[in-house]
Amino acid sequence: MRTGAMHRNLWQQLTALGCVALVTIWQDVAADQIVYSGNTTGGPRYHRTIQGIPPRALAGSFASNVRYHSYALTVTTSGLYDFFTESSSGFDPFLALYAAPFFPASPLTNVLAANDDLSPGNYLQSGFIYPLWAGRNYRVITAGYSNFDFGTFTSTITLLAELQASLSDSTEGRPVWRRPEEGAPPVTLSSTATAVPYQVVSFRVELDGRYYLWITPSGSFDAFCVLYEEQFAPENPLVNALAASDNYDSPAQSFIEADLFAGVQYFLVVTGHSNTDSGIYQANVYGPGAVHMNQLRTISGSISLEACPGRAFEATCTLRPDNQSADITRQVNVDATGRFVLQQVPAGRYQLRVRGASTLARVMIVDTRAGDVTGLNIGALPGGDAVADNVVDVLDLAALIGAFDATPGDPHWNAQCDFNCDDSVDVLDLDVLIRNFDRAGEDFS
Ligand SMILES: [Ca+2]
Ligand SMILES: [Ca+2]
Ligand SMILES: [Ca+2]
Ligand SMILES: [Ca+2]
Repeated sequence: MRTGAMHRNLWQQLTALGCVALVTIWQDVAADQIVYSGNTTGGPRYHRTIQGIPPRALAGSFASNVRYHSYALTVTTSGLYDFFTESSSGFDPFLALYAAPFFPASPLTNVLAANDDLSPGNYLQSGFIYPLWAGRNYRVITAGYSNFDFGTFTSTITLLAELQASLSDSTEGRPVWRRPEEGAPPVTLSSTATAVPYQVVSFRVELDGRYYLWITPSGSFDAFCVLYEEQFAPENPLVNALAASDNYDSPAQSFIEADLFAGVQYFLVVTGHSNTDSGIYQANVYGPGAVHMNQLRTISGSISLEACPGRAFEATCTLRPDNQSADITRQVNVDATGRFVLQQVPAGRYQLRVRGASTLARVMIVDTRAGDVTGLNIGALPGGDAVADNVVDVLDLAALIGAFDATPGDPHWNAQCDFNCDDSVDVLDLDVLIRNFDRAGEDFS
């Protein structure tokens, strides 16, 4: 990589100038791969942790005084890295990653990941996948399985994929669903996680390729994530699901690896392991090309029909984004109390245009960038627009005359002219039309 070459040149110049004599030599992963060898024989000792991402405890007394080798690492590319260590002398290695500094006397401090055996039965290889941030300092610790394991090894750190998108959000207080069980694809629904809060993120990729979705929850939140293509419907959790993941070596990380394609809409659903698991998380996507992520929000509030108070109805909601992307149009059921909910709206600033079947429209500004919008009072939609062109005029009057005196079932019945929703087109509807005559609805500016 060009930036790496520049960095090495700078390094050589600084070294020549004697500027770096007393600083720690952090090894930059400037290329896509770094390989180094080491030897723990005669190395310092520490009480190593158990394995895990991150490990949560110290190992037993058999590993309380293990020799180790420490390697200072920084990377110039934020990305997902594959760590692999192999014993070259037959000893049983143990690999750990720390955010610097590493305190040998306090081995659980700053520990990020640790692994003894990469695959069961092969004690000579240790490794894991872990995301690194450009410019941060890390320590790679190679130790032994026990106090009696030491020797030579070779380690390889490989950039699997660059960080393409990152966001933080929370599942707390969100709508609930019954999540699937783990699988790629998942094939069964959980029998216990039946009402877990969830949050949806939509995203697209610019290039076809292998992508990695990495979820890091905060605190004790045990996260679970599911990847969908084309469509996500919480009432049908197995439909269009590509993969579902609970843990990557510990409850603290949830991880999905999948081949994704440009032009396809994907949905990442972050939820909890159990009904009581909810909280803040960070979602990172790594891959070969740009990723465009969008949190999905809920807009809720109230609307009514001016001429039909207390009636449930279907409203047409059109969201026009400020960012020039395409309008989003949804049919939304409004209940008899006037309450409506618009689900899965990408975070953004919009003009929201709402109309009933034969009403004038209202337009309001809605901003979902910071979170859900609740309590949006759209008000009462004026009736009389039988010929739906957002103006009450002679065309609507002509339609009303054409349907006059009709009830449902009559050949000239036209529900569009029943402005007051009483299953009859009569003088009451004419009254609505006259009150709003010559009036135009609001529209996008
Ligand atoms: Ca091992
Ligand atoms: Ca989990
Ligand atoms: Ca009209
Ligand atoms: Ca009527």
